[in-house]
Amino acid sequence: MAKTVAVYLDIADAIRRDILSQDLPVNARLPSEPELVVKYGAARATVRRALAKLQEEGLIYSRQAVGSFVAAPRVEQDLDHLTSFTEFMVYRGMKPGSRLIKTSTEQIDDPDSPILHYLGLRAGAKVLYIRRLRLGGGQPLVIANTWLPESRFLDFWSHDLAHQSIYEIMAKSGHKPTDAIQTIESGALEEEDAKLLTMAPGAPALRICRVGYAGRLPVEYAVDLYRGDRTKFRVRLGVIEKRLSAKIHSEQIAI
Ligand code: 16G
Repeated sequence: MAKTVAVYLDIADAIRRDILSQDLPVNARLPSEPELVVKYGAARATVRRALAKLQEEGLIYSRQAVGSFVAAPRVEQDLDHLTSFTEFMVYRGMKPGSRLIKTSTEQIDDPDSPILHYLGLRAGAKVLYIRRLRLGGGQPLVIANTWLPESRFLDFWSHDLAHQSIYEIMAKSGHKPTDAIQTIESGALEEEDAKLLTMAPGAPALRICRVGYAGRLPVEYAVDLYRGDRTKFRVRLGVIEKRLSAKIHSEQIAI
């Protein structure tokens, strides 16, 4: 029994090494199960167990009746710091990109609108809406929906949104977020979003809602959809940091 356990781990280790050294590049097809059986002189069940382990680790994915393939590495994002998508991509050594999908100025009259609530605005206020597909290294990673209070960013539309960072534009108006509260939840991609992210409808995604504050002022509400298969968040746990101003009312930050 102990021998079987070691054999499947050995096979997984060998394939993992090939993936990490990029002898097997992203999207490469792994040898078939019968080929692996011959290669490692192991039982088919043992080979399957090794493949299942690699799949669990997110290193490979399988296509029914076709085989197993090397998965693209997940993009790990540190949640300890407030960064823009652009800064985060540069930090990861990936080229950031944007495809502008929609922009509009909207007047919100519904007093119960969550956007008004999060941005601390009254009914009738105008907001700027920007919908972008964010790319990392040319690959679609995130659909970003952003709402900003128009009154704080009067010349916002004069900027080239396909090539500029929104946080940089906000900084020019003196209202770049310095703090943010965000929630993360899982979800399944609807057809339109799935198409943009080149995923199948219903594929997993991470939905992140963020309220960004410049000092005490709410200046950004964002709803981002991250590809579930490419994203990993890392959080450092420690003593609670009281970074948010105590003056931000708890109701405002309960997003
Ligand atoms: C990140 C933020 C988003 C912000 C964007 C600005 C998260 C979950 N979201 O995607 O709220 O609007 O960065 O990016 O981190 P940009 O400055 O590159 O346009």
